[in-house]
Amino acid sequence: MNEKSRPAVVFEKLFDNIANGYNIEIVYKDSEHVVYCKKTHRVIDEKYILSVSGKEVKIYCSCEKGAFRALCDLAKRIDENTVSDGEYICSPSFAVRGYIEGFYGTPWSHENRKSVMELMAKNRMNTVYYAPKDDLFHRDKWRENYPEDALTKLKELVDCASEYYMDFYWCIAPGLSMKYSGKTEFDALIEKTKQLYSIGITDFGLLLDDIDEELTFEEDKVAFDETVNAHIELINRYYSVLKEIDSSIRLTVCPTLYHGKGNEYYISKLGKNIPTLVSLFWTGRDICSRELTSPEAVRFIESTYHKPLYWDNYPVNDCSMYNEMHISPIINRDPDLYKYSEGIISNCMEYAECSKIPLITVADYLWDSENYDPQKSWESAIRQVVGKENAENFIVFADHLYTSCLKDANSRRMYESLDGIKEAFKSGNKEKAFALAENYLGKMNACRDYLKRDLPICREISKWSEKYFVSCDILNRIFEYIKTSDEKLISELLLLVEKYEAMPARISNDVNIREELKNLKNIN
Ligand code: LTM
Repeated sequence: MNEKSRPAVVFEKLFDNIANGYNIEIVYKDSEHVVYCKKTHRVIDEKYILSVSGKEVKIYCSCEKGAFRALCDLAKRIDENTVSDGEYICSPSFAVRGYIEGFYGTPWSHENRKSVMELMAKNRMNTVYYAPKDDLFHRDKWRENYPEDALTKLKELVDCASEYYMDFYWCIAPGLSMKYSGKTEFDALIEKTKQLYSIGITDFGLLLDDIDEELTFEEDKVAFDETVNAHIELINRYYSVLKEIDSSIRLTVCPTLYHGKGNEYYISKLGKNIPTLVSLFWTGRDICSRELTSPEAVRFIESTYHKPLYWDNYPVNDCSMYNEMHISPIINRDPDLYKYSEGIISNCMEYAECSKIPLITVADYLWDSENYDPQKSWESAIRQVVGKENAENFIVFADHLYTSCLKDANSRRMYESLDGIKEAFKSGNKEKAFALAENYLGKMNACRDYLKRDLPICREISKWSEKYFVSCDILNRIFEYIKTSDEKLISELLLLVEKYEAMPARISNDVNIREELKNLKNIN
């Protein structure tokens, strides 16, 4: 039995946990009913059939990977109290479902990495890409081998991924300094790759994003004339040496032009001149794309002969987005996109705990894109990350964190409440208005109490919650003023508004507090 086919400890633990309350039988078969997915026309090892009758559960699948996905599904149904009798035939919409640590900023800690991986596996993702821009040995010092301690940690991640039946891609980004025509350069790339292969990595990424679009070395200009030719040669050579090392090795490439229409010169030429088995990352029409659509994917396929593997720049919030906190659910990815793409790999925020929330919604979309319900998925994600008992409190705040490339409406829940209060005032029902106001303020204050707790997610999000606390103070005073007409509150309010406006974190968006303050007297 080789390393990768050994029964996972995690699997056994999961099985034992569920089996405390249920009698589970796993039946391994490889007949059409169990391995063929009619919707995607693919034979897969992740399909399973859950047959539930009371506490008796039968799982039909072709291998342990399928059984693991089924157990995760069952565990979630049990947790959400949605287990009911019946036969559920389950298979994923997208073949590749994962995330990438591919942002600029402080790389995740080892513990964060393991904890995100565990949660995403439980939500049936199957792929992890390791590519933190600020891991020196990934980019700046790409030629140098990892020191022993870092290598040991990477090996732990590789083992962890295999326990969760996830594919682990380690990526290298040599393009900042590589002389493509230099013989020793290519040798260094292979030596480094072999170090990672020695700890069990067989999936690699060659990332050529965010580098000079033009060749910088004179020798390269002479040898290749254009950047695209240098990249084609590098990819083909690298792929062929990887295959010599081990024919099971897989490769993904991130091109230098990684967004746009998909039919530009560089990407069309690159795609057509590298093997179709090499996966090609693409971020869509923009670096951070509001939408990913099927017609655009089809254009990409026609011009590159590759299905795009989306590097989806959501929820990442690095560079110019650093004042935004991307915690809202993924939206605007076409429901039938799985037909025209290999899959989606979501780029994360440096805030690992916070990333978990949008990532779970990505996992839900990727598993069943045609029935994906962003709000339902988001609420379930929040329950998973902060716990059922804190979810309602957390949502009151998370409602204000919708500022992102997805351009979804912000602070929807708050506006609904405020509109109700205003309506009651307008119709002269002051009593109802005050009751509604008390109710919303109560929720807001309970939310503030939760956010002040010393928990990982609360610490990560403090830049945004600090500003939220000021907005809570503002709202509390506004309602106090409405009740008491105490003019002293107005000067306090103006100071708070100044403080709020000076804070760089982006929460909510178009709330014009000053305008609202002007209207106050009219309400009263
Ligand atoms: O998107 C790609 C392919 N590369 C980089 C990412 O590393 C970065 O995190 C995102 C978001 O700023 N933009 C990029 O260009």
